[in-house]
Amino acid sequence: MTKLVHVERCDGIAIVRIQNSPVNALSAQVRGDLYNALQSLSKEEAIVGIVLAGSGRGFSGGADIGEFGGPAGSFRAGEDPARVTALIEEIDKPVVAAIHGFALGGGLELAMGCHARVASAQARLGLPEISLGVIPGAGGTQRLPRLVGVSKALEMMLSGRPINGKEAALIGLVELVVDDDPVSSAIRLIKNRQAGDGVGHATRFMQVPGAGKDNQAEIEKARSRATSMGAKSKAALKVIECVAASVGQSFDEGMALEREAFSQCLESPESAALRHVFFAERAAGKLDTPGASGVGKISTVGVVGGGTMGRGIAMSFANAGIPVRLLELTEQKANTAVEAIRLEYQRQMDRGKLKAAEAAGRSALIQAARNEGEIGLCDLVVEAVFEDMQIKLEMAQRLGRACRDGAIIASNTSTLDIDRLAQASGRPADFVGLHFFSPANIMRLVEVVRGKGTSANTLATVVEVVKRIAKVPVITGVCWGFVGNRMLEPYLREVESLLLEGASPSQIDHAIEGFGMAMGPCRMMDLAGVDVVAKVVEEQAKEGRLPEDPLYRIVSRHLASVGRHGQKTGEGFYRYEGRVAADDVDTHSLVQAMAARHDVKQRQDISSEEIVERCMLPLINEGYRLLAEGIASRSSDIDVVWLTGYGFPQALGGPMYHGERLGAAHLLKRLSHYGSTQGNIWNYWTPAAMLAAHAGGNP
Ligand code: T1G
Repeated sequence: MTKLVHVERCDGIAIVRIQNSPVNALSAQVRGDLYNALQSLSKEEAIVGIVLAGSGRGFSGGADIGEFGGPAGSFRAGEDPARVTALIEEIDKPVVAAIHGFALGGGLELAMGCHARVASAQARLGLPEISLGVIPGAGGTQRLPRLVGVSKALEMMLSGRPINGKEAALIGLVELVVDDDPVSSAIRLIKNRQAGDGVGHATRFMQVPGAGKDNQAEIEKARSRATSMGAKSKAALKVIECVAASVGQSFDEGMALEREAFSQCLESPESAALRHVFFAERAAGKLDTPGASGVGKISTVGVVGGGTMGRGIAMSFANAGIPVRLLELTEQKANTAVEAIRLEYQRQMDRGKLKAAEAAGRSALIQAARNEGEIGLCDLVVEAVFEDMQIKLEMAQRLGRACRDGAIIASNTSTLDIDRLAQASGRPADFVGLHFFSPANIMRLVEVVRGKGTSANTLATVVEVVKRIAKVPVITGVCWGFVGNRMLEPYLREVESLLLEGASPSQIDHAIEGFGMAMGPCRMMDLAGVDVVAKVVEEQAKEGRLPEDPLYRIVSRHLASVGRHGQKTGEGFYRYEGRVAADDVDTHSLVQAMAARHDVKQRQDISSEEIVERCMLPLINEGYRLLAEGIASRSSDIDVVWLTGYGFPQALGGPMYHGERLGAAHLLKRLSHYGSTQGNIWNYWTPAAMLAAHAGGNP
């Protein structure tokens, strides 16, 4: 078997490099090869010091997350991660970690087990285990406090956020920060040691800075924060317990506690869900497209439309350093939009989210376009004009003529037919959907809608640039609503049926937020605008796509028709004092009157469980239909859409992952229950064929 650790010797110093592409994950084999290499070098007389380094992009991205899946023991099947650092501590020669790129999780723990650390200024050092629902399991909870103190250690492990080499040197996590190659600096450090300069010593023997002082307040504050961390709460509380032990107990006792806590977290359903999310997000942007002969370069972007979405989209590209030209109906309107963006950057600066130079730099990247000609020179043009098919068809036509050869034209439509727009542009190979989610400069999800004619290169190029602007691309096929909004429809249909049957907006939202959704559906519709939500339904009606169901979404359509447009008008499903929503007796009366008009029997016994089931089952069922139709190519893609675009709880891994955990037989049973009690209008409750097949049942 190829060794995943390479040793070279130079002037009595051994350089031990991890070679496990792509991120030098510390798999069981890497740990074994490391252990053997270090053990043998410790016995080589001629070797006076050892430098530990990574090959390729970084030092190490940590333990191999792919190994976590089996029973907890399997992760430790190979060389126990803590044994490698324990061996380093016993070696009586200096072992210095040379960190470039990144040292994360077990990678940083390995470096902390060395006698000293040298890091590149821009290297990222962190313990992100909490984002996987686990805790550092190779001594991190005991060594980090000893190096940087309780407060900084808690902040790093509970946030999971990495710091750079410069910051690491400031807090004592690394001994030396360099701008050149950390390996040569590490060699010099060892040679200096020979000349009498100490290199440092095993962390285990260090005292936690300030251990004597009362860390209790710090720990209690962290504990109260940990309880509201959702899927990460369990792991957060375990981190705090272990850090408390680093101050109050011996290193070995702390290590024993960490080991037990790590195994408990590893076996938790939350961790399994979070690991699913980790890999799902990375799979989502993968192209299964043969023939993409490379990726085009997007150096300038044109945005057409200076409304909320257009501004957010423009900011998304500027935030990644890509110049933007913004076109509106008139140059004056374009300047107004650009000024609004500048003010938004100013606000972010005032709130301390941006430095002045960053705010100015980003604003400077966004210019008003004087005419279509300027837009036509851009490499990618995104239209974000009013969500109306006729308006978008005309815009597609104009851009098809105005854009230079080879430029990509994208529509930000949230539901409309990309193939029709592509056809209207006259250049379907260059045409694609880029469905950003509002607020576009904040939300990470972009649905990349591949038209029938979209070329492989166009697809590869937009997926690359979506990743470059730090968003998550999910490739979908063309259907009404793509993946997210197609599944949102049955979800909202059930919400409005429940309202007619007597559930209040707050009862529904409370149940759905108790399930874990970031925001209840009624609150979400009020925020998005009930008129906007109703317009989507009216657009469907225009295209003859509404079910023959007289009750279909009548609540939002009626509220919109009487001007109750939600938060922006002070009343919608709720009444608003500013942003504070309160149940509104007028809504209740309006809905009651609708129910009476349509002979809908109202009930007072609607439970939270029923609300959650009736909203989630149709959503999962529609996901199975999307898979069967090939609109989504992976069930994990559907999870990513709902996790990053609609606030689905990470602890449940996404709607399809959650459905898998409930089990296909259970889903079938509950769908048929509601089919019999609710009436199966328009096959709302008919199980998707793929789901039925999963359960071995008949559709
Ligand atoms: N294990 C397995 N595979 C990993 C991995 C890991 N730790 N990190 C990345 N990959 C894969 C990833 O799935 C993708 O695969 C490819 O590498 C490139 O990743 C004992 C228990 C290192 C900053 O949480 O943050 O240590 O899709 O697209 O943008 O206490 O990867 O190509 O097939 O993200 O350049 C803790 C997770 C583990 C770090 C590089 N470590 N990784 O970013 O590439 S738990 C982490 C990252 C642990 C110890 C505990 C990033 C990166 P594919 P990528 P990137």
